[in-house]
Amino acid sequence: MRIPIKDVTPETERAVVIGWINEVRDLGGLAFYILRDRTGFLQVTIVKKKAPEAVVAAAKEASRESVVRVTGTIKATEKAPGGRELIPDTFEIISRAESPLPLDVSEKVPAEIDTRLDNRYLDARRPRVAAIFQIRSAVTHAINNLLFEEGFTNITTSKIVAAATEGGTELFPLAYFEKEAFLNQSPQLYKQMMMAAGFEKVFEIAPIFRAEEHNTTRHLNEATSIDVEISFADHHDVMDLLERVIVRAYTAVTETCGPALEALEIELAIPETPFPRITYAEAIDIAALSIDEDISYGDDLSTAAERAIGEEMGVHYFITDWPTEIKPYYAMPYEDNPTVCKAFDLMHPRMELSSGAQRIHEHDLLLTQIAAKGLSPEGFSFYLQPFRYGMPPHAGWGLGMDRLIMTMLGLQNIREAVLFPRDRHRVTP
Ligand code: ATP
Ligand code: AMO
Repeated sequence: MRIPIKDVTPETERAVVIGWINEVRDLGGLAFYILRDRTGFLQVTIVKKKAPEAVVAAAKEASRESVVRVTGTIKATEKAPGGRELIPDTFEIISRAESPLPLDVSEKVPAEIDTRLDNRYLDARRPRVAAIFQIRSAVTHAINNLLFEEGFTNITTSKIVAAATEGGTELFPLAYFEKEAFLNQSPQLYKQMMMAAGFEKVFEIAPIFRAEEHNTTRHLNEATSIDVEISFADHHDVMDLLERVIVRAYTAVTETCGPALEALEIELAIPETPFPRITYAEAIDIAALSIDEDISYGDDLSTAAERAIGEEMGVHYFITDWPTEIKPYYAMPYEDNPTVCKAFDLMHPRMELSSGAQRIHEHDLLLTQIAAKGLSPEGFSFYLQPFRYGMPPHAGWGLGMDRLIMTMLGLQNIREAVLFPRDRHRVTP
């Protein structure tokens, strides 16, 4: 029976292992083959005069990154990784890799991100890359667990829609028989409609599509969004939930992803809660003092402004109480000052991670806000109708999974957090 490489110890007597050939060192009379599976590395040592002829012949044919099955005895040795080596009595090539390889898996030759993404299946053989996706998987698992523990219902909403969610722009049009259709930018309208359905607490982790033409290290055209919506809650309630989600994600990674963090050489600190909550007005003041741009109340926060405020704050923080004018139509204005709304962003010092708000639940006010944004209410009729037949007060947020992983692991490019990213120039693989 095949055993995982990590289970081969200096005390193991015999082993059958299957893996990829990570590295070959042929010293003439002696050859070393470093095998790799998803659990670790194992040195196979072939003394050509002593090894069976068939082993020597097969090993000679085996190129780097071929899949091989090797059986033999295990010897303890200080000189090999993990303090043991395998002395083979059989060596079988299961699937031979052609050479040259499109990408050097052993990382001796550095590769550009585009070459890596073009050959993602090879790139992901690297332990450091695989570690990112093990951590991403653990984060998904942890967030699912937390939300189920807190009584949420997981929903799946359509990604094919007839109109924009967040405004009129940034939509990918779709050929949908004789109708006009688009890829959805956000499950916003659907999660709100499920509040009208009485589901009370819903979440969805799914792709969102944004046809933004820019090409940055923190934007994708297809991103993964963690979306929640809660009835009978205000913006502060859902900010509290967002803190629990972030802390649970970091905690799960520190508790369950030790080897992956080691591969990435990361010591993860769990963010302390509560996260500071500063108002938009305070954020503008900080930015105005720190950057050379003209910036005043009512402006969107530029990338430079976000960075300057992030540097000042140094930890995760919320920006609350945004001008109603620069937040989406569904954000609830304060009763005593409707120019300010109950919207917030969750910020990591490097970038925005999440946006959310208490929502408008009154039909007429929502209609007014849609018109005030210059949007046409006709496109929203399916969304507006539920507000006429018993819509509870509610709040929610959308958290970018890719940015969460990117900031958690200090990745320089959001594409590193996504297996097969979609950007301005990339639709394959
Ligand atoms: P919104 O919800 O307003 O569309 P967002 O959730 O997409 O914003 P980000 O994309 O993180 O948020 O944008 C945050 C800020 O980054 C924006 O306010 C803008 O100043 C800046 N930004 C957005 N797009 C680009 C870009 N293509 N290049 C440089 N900076 C950008
Ligand atoms: P927003 O548009 O701010 O809010 O998106 C929420 C979060 O999703 C992530 N995100 C992206 N990540 C990578 N590339 C992109 N192009 C991209 N666009 C968005 C970000 C962002 O903070 N409906 C609201 C949420 C709500 O109020 O519930 C919304 O979509 O991390």
